[in-house]
Amino acid sequence: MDLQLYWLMTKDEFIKFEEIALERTFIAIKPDGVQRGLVGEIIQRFERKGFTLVSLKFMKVSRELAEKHYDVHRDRPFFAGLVEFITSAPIVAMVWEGDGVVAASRKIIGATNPLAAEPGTIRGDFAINIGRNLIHGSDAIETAQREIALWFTEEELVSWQPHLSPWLHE
Ligand code: D4T
Repeated sequence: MDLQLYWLMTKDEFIKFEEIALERTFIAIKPDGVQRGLVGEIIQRFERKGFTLVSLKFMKVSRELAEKHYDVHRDRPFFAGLVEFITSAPIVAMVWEGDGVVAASRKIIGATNPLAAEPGTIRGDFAINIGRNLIHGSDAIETAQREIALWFTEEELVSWQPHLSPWLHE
């Protein structure tokens, strides 16, 4: 979007532009990421890339929420262990925003199995086991929409214009 046009938009027009253009994803730092003191390191990777934080909360996950979140894996042999683990200790739930944020976050995170994850990715740099892979990121835009609605209320999602925008976008 043309920079001048961006600054000339009214608030209503900006909200409309935001609805059309801005992609969001759900990211969760799992209990192992919190326990290992990697919260700051992980958040920094999304900040430094240029994505915008839309919401963040530190919380214990209920069994009901965990089962809904991992519903697609309900019939997989690792489902019970997944639910057990994610409910075992606090996590950090977040929403990040920006062009292409869903796919880019998956790259920042790295492959599901940390031993196959490239160095430079979060899992590639800090993890060695699939059941302790530190972080979750939505795998598609539709999944992100479903997960954000599951984990956050509308009021918890903060729309704002970072002052850095003109230095991140043409
Ligand atoms: P998440 O959903 O946590 O971002 O991970 P991925 O998208 O990379 O991988 P996934 O949905 O296939 O798996 C969800 C979650 O289950 C754990 N898992 C997975 C496991 O413990 N054993 C397994 O064999 C698989 C495939 C790890 C991530």
